Amino acid sequence: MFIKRFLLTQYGLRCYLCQHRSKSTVGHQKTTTVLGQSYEVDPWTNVSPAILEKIGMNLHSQKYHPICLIRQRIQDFFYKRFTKRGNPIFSVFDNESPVVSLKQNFDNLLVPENHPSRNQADSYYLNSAYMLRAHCTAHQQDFIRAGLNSFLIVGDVYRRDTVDSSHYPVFHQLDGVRLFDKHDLFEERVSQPDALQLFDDTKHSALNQAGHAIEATLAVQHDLKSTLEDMATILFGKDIETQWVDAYFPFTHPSWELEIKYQDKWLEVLGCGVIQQQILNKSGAGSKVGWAFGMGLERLAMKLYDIPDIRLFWSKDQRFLDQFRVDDPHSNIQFKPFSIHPPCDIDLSFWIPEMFQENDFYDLVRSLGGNIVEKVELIDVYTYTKLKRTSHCYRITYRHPDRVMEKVEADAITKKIAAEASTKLNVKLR
Ligand code: FA5
Ligand code: MG
Repeated sequence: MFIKRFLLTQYGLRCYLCQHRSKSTVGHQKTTTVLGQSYEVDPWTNVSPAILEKIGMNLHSQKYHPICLIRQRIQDFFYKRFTKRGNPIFSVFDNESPVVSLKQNFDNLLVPENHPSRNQADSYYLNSAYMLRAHCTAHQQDFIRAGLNSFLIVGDVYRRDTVDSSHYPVFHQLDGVRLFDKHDLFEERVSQPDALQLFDDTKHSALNQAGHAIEATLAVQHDLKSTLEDMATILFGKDIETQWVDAYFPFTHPSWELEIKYQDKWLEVLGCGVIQQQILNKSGAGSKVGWAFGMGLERLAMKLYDIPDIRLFWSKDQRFLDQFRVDDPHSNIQFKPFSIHPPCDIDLSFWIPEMFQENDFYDLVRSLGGNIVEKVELIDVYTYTKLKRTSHCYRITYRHPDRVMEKVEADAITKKIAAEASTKLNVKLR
């Protein structure tokens, strides 16, 4: 989300879900309560009840849950790799509230005012000051400011995104940060560390930030990439196929994404880079340089355990959960599918209004259909030039995890979706 959405059009402020049950009215003031804290509803509010229900579930801390198991494995890797005199040097934070200020999610990380990721169509806002974090990087500056050099942040993150087998509006990230002074960075790499510098007057280029000495950038980059490659090898074995792709994030430069082969396709699992020096300068760590990464735990767990669909992580079905009941998180587990029930596809076509965001529709489908919706795909766009009207046709794929999905049942949900789409999103059904 932080790199690819440059084509989104701006859209007006509005709140199409304001009237929902989870919002309460106190006097004249409408509020939303999250984890015991009330937030005033305003035109930026766009959290839906289906999303609010997920807050506090903390799959990353639920014993035996696959998200918790993989997080333990990754945590163990960092503890083992970075140990000084028998003590791990990485601290782990897994209990930060997912409600963050816009300052934490964006400003502290140098995300420009007009960056598309700030759009209401992409993130869940409680109001114009608070949101559900869209990435764990939202906490990075707070911990650096507190004086930490090496830490991991694990948590649930929330995004208005497409719905398919590898995208879900709530997922889990594990972020890592490591800062170095000159001694930390060069000591193990060269025989005369004192001859090298962290900073000099090198100009900005595709390969480094202005003011970072080339030897420092290269050493940070090497430490970062070798750490993440070794983690991939330890998780998946030495035959794992990986590739680095150049990327852009406002908070790192240079930046990369790591992709792994999954079901014969490249799957992006993490973003990373050299931390923008401006962030370290503002946080009292200006004499150091460092790296940061953020990875998607669901995608890594899908590869590790052979889980074919991201929705399964939310399953309460014992046939899913029991497969992960192991005391040793390093046990070898291959998920055995249990739902062989056929899907049921229903197409829905409508004329879209001038201000239409596909994510509003995906969100509405998710709110009304819940986990029974496997996929929503835009399968046809038709423009009637004479009347200057455009129509979208979406294919909604329903699949029940526990039983056959009857067509009448899918039709009934689609009817509700159609009705809400016409009243709340102003579409005209065809
Ligand atoms: C970020 O979120 C950056 N904060 C990562 C980062 C941290 C970069 C620190 C540099 C320094 P991105 O939007 O690409 O980047 O998401 C990171 C990972 O989250 C992805 O690689 C992917 O594994 C996972 N992810 C993203 N969207 C979804 C989704 N809808 N469902 C499941 N996983 C997702
Ligand atoms: Mg990405």
